Amino acid sequence: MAIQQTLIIIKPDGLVKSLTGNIISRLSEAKLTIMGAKVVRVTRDQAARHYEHLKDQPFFEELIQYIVGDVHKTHRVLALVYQGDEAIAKIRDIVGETNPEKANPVSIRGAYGRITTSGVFENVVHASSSPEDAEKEIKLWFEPEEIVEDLYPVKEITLDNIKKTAWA
Ligand code: DAT
Ligand code: MG
Repeated sequence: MAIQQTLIIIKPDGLVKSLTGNIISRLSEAKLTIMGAKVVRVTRDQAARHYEHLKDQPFFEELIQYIVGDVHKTHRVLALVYQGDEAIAKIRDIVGETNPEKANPVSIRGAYGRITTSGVFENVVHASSSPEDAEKEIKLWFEPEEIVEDLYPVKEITLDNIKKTAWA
């Protein structure tokens, strides 16, 4: 048994195409536990940090415009944290390959993704690809108090005289 966490993001195309319920139903086939969920207005800074590993790619700028919602004119995504045995591989299997044209047609990306004429993969969802990435991504997208359990070590901080919890 390897209990893992994974970050899922339903990207702006998933929201404008009204696929949210459908995607969550598909993800529930993995029989994992939802630990956190929220709608996020993604900033450029957060998008750039999320896709830092791709900053030298020619498609980076278009990828950022896509995830912040400029392309689909809806400035929101749905971010979810799932936990369970082998969560990362189970979710990646349901999500499908990065390139929606190559993804298994019954996967989420295979069924609903597309490649734009300028070559951007509009692949509907993000899913973490390793435990290290999952930890980094969950800490980037969620505050400790937005998740029902402390998945990683936390510390108490005081901000404007208010005590709160932050990732250690
Ligand atoms: P994944 O999202 O499957 O983990 P990744 O981390 O390599 O894939 O890339 C992040 C996103 O960047 C991916 O969902 C879509 C986009 N992308 C990756 N490779 C691409 C390519 N060759 N052409 C266009 N977009 C690409
Ligand atoms: Mg990735």
